[in-house]
Amino acid sequence: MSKTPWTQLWLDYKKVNSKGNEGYVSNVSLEGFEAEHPIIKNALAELALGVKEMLGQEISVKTGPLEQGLVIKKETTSPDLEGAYRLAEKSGKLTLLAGEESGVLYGVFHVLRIIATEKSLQGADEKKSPSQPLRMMNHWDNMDGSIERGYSGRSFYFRNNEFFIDERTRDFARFMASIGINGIVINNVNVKDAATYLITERYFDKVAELSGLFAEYGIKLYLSLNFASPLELGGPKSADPLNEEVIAWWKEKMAEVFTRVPKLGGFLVKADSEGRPGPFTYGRTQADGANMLADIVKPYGALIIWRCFVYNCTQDWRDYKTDRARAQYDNFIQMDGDYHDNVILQIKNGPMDFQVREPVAPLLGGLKKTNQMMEVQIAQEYTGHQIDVCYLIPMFKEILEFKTYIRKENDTVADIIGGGLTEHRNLNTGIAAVINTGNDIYWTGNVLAAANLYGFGRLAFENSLSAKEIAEEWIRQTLSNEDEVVEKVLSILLPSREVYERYTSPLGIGWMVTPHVHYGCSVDGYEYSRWGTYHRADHLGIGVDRTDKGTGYAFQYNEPNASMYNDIDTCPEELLLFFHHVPYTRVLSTGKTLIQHIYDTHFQGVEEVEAMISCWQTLEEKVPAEYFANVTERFGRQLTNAKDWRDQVNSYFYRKSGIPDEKGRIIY
Ligand code: GCV
Repeated sequence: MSKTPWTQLWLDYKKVNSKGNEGYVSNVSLEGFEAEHPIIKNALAELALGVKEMLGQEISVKTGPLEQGLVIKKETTSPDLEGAYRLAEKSGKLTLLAGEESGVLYGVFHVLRIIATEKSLQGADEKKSPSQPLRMMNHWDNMDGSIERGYSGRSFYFRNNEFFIDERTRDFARFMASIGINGIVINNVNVKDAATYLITERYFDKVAELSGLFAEYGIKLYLSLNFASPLELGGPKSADPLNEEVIAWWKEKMAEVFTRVPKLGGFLVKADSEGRPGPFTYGRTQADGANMLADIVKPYGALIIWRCFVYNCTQDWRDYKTDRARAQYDNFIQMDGDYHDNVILQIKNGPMDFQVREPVAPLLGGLKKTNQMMEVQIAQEYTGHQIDVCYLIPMFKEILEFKTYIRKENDTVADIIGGGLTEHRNLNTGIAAVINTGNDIYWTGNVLAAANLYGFGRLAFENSLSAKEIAEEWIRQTLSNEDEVVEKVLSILLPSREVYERYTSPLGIGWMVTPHVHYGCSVDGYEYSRWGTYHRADHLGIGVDRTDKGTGYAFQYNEPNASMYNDIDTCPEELLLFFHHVPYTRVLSTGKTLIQHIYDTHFQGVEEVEAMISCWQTLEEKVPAEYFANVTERFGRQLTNAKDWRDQVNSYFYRKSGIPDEKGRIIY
């Protein structure tokens, strides 16, 4: 099926019904852009490839005016963000206007998307400007080829501590450009062993080669950085950010790095987290650490993206005062305004760790004077390992639309990370996803998991797209343009996050997963460990009291969110157990008791997986055979997983509470 030993994902360019589009893409003319510019060259090559494969037609590129066809024209007056473009059709002429080359590239991919999804270019009149200035992918790839939380094979960048750059890497860059990604961190935030040497002579040539390849697709390459590099690379015996010798060492190091890799975008840093060294080790603040590096890389136009995932990971379960959910806010709020302008704080979307349901991290909406990026995870660490289907875009939409009340209006998470908090739009803001790719032939393990890869980029570029529109685009480009396929796959993808939630952890409690692996159920797996991830279930009830009578976490939010979460009667039910310790007998809005809700949702979740499987089975002749087989195999494992969760959770809470299921179903 595939033209390469790996699939072409949504750039498969299947034959389509042309819908009269062929006339718009036979002649192409450039006005104000150089055909030889690497990005323009790639844009035209992509257009030629897509048009040939989908419409069976060659394109011819000319200079000078055109009566009919596609005019790609430089817009000189536009104050728009980098990457913005306009597409307008009039009397058979399609005009693509952009301020710079990346806008042309995105515009060309948009034209191809319109053709691939069998829409008409006639009457096109669209203006697109990226919602988030920085749209990044974070790989957690290790240089030995393994991937932390990777569920799709091994790294396609690294093998045995060496780089591997080939046609597959180029295809990956094409995929990322096609969805508007403009930054990629290639290595794991836990920087150890060989990865520490990425900023040394050992790897400069390869990092430069890869950053050059990415640049041809409008993408900047970033590296995760080991804060303890001075110690580990033969520098001073300290990494204290205020130590003169340490500062001098970094200055020299960065001068070398940017001379050898001038296109590098900057660094992502995980410091003082889960055993990684950082400024706290030396009694310094996070701002001391971030600013020291930022000042040094500033002359090179680079960024320091500083992760806020800093918490005490040695908690005792008897300690009811420490609350991991509080940590990001407590550790970062005091220094709001102290971070230099090329520092960006990268904040996980929730206060814990990428659970299927968490409230929005209150640091987003807390910080007023600091550049912020939000980090989400499309690698399905806690949402089914790309075995179980879990389309995450509806969740990301909810988060982006969350009103933080940081000010009267334009106060959503999307506003904050879109750079809207300052008088002039702040371009050092954005969104990053921990990516779900690897070297398997489908890129994402489960074919359906690529909807998250595609969807993240599309949503970051265009926040106003709905989760359904994005899924539909992906289905049409990847699986089929047949309406029946589109409808059925939508009916699988759109509710899949709620289905996963129903058969796993209820009402925002999260966790209850097999420790370390994070797939499969183990209700008490993390209950007595040091990670601060407790459900606090006893014979009377379950949930963590994060109200003013408990850990006080609810008051990290602005009003009226704080009071809403603090009061059990106004707390959104789907987050009830995140904020409150609740008796099993409490009656919920459905009229059911909490315990009955737990039983019912777990039975329902399994039934819904069975229904998804039946639905998928009807598509056997309608989607590519390899894709059908891949998803069918994954569904088999998902069903086993769902049943296991149902039985473990229901039996556990039946034994704890002693209250039987009122419907008398089997509980083991
Ligand atoms: C990269 C969680 C994951 C870790 C990950 C960490 C992080 O704890 O389980 O694998 O480490 O988050 O985001 O830094």
